[in-house]
Amino acid sequence: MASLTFLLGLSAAVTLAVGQDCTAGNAVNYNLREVGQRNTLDWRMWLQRDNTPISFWHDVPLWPNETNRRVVNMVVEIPRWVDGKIEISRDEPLNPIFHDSRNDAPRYVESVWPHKSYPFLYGSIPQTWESPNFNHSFTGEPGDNDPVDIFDIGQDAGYVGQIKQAKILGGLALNDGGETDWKIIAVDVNDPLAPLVNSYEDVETYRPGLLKAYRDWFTYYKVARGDGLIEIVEDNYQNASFIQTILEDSHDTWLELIRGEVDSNEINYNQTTRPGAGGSYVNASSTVEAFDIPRSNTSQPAAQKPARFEEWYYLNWDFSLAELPTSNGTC
Ligand SMILES: *[C@@H]1O[C@H](CO)[C@@H](O)[C@H](O)[C@H]1NC(C)=O
Ligand SMILES: *[C@@H]1O[C@H](CO)[C@@H](O)[C@H](O)[C@H]1NC(C)=O
Ligand SMILES: *[C@@H]1O[C@H](CO)[C@@H](O)[C@H](O)[C@H]1NC(C)=O
Ligand SMILES: *[C@@H]1O[C@H](CO)[C@@H](O)[C@H](O)[C@H]1NC(C)=O
Ligand SMILES: *[C@@H]1O[C@H](CO)[C@@H](O)[C@H](O)[C@H]1NC(C)=O
Ligand SMILES: CC(=O)N[C@H]1CO[C@H](CO)[C@@H](O)[C@@H]1O
Repeated sequence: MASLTFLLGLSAAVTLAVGQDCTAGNAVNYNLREVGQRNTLDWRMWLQRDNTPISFWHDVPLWPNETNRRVVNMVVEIPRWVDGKIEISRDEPLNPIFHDSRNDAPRYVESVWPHKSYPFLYGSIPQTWESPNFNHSFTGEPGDNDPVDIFDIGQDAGYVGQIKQAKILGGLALNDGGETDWKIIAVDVNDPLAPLVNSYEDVETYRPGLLKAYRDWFTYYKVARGDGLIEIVEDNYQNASFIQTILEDSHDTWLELIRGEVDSNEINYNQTTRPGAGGSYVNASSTVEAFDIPRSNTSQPAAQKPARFEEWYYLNWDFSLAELPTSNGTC
């Protein structure tokens, strides 16, 4: 897909029309720089502000408008119905988006019936950090060393590298193999559902069954590759006001990271927006030279996805992987 230029200010007009102050009002000129072939490990995508590479993680504000903390910026890593595990790179300068690997090959999620691929837009919340340096008070487990994850339940299919504004409705606290990994449920502020819902409980009225279907998806999405179920702490969604405090705490933790005050766990925290934050600041006008970023877009057609990721995988009632018995019968 070609890179896109878009204005955050566009959504301001729409949301103000329904009586909400969801945006900062200032138009930000974001676009993308993409090199290589999608579905390969060499492919990279950088976010640009005014045509200059910046960091998806450290340079996009967490809140479009700090006075309304129910609306956050979301970086779309995996658009709806995409199955490549595409995410922000932790350890590369300016944290470009890349295709994560498993056994030295591009990683995909298996489609578990009745879902196809990722059944929502999936991404992360900039300027947050699930630090592995301490046990999270809600889960008792250390963080997974990534920004906080978020999924948008709206109609927009999205695209990789999109920056959108989403209203937070709640969240699931996953304990994934001993790591805290919050999944925040949200809806794009421009979706027709957004003005109708203020917390996850409201979703049940307009989208019956959605909450359970998505909670189950996070519980079993790694089963088809041979892993166990993922525990959801307290087994249900947490409310939007609690999630707001979780995000505020994770933002404070992130501030300690970019100020160089704590063990960074190999995260590259070079950023272009806060000159006061210790050694992590880089003047945006010098990022291409400083980090030897490719000078132009050179994207190529996507590589073929392995055939087994075109198949359905089925689960038993207990969420174990269903296998057909061998049969001598005839058709
Ligand atoms: C931010 O939100 C507040 C409260 O909703 C509103 O009064 C203010 O105008 C907004 N700021 C901008 C820049 O849109
Ligand atoms: C986290 O909790 C475990 C026990 O569950 C404990 O062994 C470990 O020391 C704690 N880590 C920190 C950094 O407090
Ligand atoms: C929201 O969740 C927190 C944490 O579980 C809880 O303490 C609080 O009472 C809840 N608030 C509402 C309004 O339900
Ligand atoms: C960044 O570099 C440009 C070009 O050298 C310079 O004009 C600008 O003042 C610098 N910005 C800061 C904040 O230092
Ligand atoms: C990449 O392409 C997008 C639009 O397709 C454009 O806005 C951007 O400036 C290009 N970047 C470079 C470095 O050429
Ligand atoms: C804090 C941080 O991530 N610093 C990095 C900024 O970029 C330079 C140049 O690539 C690295 O050497 C630093 O480690």
